[in-house]
Amino acid sequence: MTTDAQLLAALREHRNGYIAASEVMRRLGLSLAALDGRVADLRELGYQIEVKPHLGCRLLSSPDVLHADDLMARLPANRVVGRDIRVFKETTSTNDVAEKLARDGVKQGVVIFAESQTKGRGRLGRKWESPVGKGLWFSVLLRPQLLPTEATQLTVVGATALARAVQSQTDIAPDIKWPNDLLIGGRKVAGILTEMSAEVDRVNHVIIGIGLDVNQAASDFPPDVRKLATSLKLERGQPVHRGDLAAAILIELERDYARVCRGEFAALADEWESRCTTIGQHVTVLIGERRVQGRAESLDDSGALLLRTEHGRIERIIGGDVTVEKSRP
Ligand code: BT5
Repeated sequence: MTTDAQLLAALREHRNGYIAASEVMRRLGLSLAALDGRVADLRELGYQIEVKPHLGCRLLSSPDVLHADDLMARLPANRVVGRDIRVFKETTSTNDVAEKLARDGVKQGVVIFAESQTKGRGRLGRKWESPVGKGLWFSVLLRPQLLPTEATQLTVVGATALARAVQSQTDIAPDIKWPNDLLIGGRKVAGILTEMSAEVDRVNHVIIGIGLDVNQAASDFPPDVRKLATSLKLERGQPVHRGDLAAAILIELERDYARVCRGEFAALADEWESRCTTIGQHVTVLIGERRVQGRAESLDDSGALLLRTEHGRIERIIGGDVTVEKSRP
């Protein structure tokens, strides 16, 4: 951990009170002048840190910018997800940056955030709007011991962890729409783009790309997206601190990824199903040119959607665009 990360971690441990400057200096191995320097640098970045002669230091507030050290300081020590975090002011697509790192042999767990993306993308090359500083646009590189056919489990990891973190930070429980959307009141608040490199019987790596609309006003969305999208701020009526939210999401991702790695996908799928509005509905799934209709029954062991068609057959669906048919019983 860097010195800034250690300092922020120490200040956060004493969130409701002061930590003595002497204790910080001892823990971090800093002189008083060096501590003053670190505090000044963090203040430059927008952290409000109070220093009182006889009481010590206290963190009053953190800026709404993403700061890699600060995020890492909030995560547990032996984590996989967020073992390394990199924040870019601007990238093309965080999935592309993660893909490059994957090809360079970087270990799993690295997380790439960008304050904005110039080529943020959804599935099938669709555009993902990623305005500066308004949302969380990030990608997680994983190297799971899964078969390529089981990689859909990681989209389930992403959606469940994201829904749980949003709920804990905002008290809003988003609905999951299979396979990769989070909705609030029927409007899309997040999307997940899972990309994989694999051989026939082995996954090389998976990149989970997450886009979460946090602090946009309606006017921040282009008109075509505004009709179907929302942000946490719009739903809650007040802004949400992106750093707090990002840390909460990474902690939940760690938890659900560990469940999958331990072979406990069934328990995760149960939670996913309880949050998913697609299950039990009559739906139409568009897979390229192909259209399949039926009742969404459940997830199978690999994370695919099981659809019972009108002829009573079960179809296993691993991707596509789902529309819920409102008029069906
Ligand atoms: C998705 O695709 O929902 C996956 C989005 C993944 C974005 C993340 S951001 C970090 C990482 N880096 C990337 O480049 N991508 C990932 P899909 O289901 O195909 O939905 C795309 C559709 O959502 C678009 O065609 C628009 O209609 C709509 N859309 C675009 N931007 C949006 C936004 N900010 N919020 C809500 N909806 C949006």
